[in-house]
Amino acid sequence: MSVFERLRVGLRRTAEQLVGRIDGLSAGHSGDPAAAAIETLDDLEGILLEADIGVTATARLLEVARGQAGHADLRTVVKAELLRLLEPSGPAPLNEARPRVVLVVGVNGTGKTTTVGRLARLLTLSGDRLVICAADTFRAAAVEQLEVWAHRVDADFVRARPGADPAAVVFDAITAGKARGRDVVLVDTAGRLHTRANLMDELDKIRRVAGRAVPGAPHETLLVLDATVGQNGLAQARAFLETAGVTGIVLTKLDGTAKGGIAVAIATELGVPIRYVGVGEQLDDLVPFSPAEYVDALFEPVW
Ligand SMILES: Nc1nc2c(ncn2[C@@H]2O[C@H](COP(=O)(O)OP(=O)(O)O)[C@@H](O)[C@H]2O)c(=O)[nH]1
Ligand SMILES: [Mg+2]
Repeated sequence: MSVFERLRVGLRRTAEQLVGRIDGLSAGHSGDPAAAAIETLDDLEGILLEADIGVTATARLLEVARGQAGHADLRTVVKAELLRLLEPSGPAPLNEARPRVVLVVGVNGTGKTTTVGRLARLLTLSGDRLVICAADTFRAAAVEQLEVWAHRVDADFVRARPGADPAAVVFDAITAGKARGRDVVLVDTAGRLHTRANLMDELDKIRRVAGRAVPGAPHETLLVLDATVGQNGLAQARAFLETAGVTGIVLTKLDGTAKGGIAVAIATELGVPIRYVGVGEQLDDLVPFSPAEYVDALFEPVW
């Protein structure tokens, strides 16, 4: 399957709920055209909110749809505006730092470790030489899984001993990356709740130590959000944005929800770019985010 195919299959349920229902709109309305138009907009509002695209984007789309009524079909109008709303997202701009340090953060179970493994594969395919750092000292099984993935892509692997200071492990990994001339140091961190001050302090320490090991590090901090938790993810994200220096979002498990519109809410309400999306259980189910592909996948679904 191509990357776009993966995205289409992963977004299937959202496409059904969102575009499938928009296509069905106005079919049931008859009589006075003005009244039918208002009914259609009311229905559209419900559909958009249920797909979790958020209040900001919903208001914007309704405004545009109202202005265009009668001139273009709703599908075309919504598609164009969604694309515009998602525009700021996409892959990170090229960073010349060597090694480039990428931190992966978020709450437990969102898909951090999986993301590190998949990202390692993507970066390796594009020619980067990696160090993978397991700074999660709590989950032994996950560390072993990550080590298997690291070997598979021929990356160096630096792990924390149980009870070790995660910041010290990150420092070791970056030092190793510098010594061996690696391109990227990819750091998997322990799951943390934004409400737990000690864990957020630990993350802060990791960031400071990284910056001491190589100037400007961490160069990217990816917050992993689980798409299936919907609007709760936004509250989570806001807390991390304030304290963790997040530069990009990885939105996982889009395949597990009909509320994949959350990508639009993230883009419009958080002001942080979505860099990658997770669309399945396989190792190659992490896809660099492209607004155009995301919108096309929604509007040209596989049924
Ligand atoms: N369906 C699906 N499952 C995913 C995706 N990303 C991660 N997962 C699953 O989510 C679970 C938790 O992932 P893990 O990486 O251990 O989360 P962590 O606690 O944040 O490190 C695992 O069972 C993963 O297979 C995705 O894009 N789609
Ligand atoms: Mg993990």
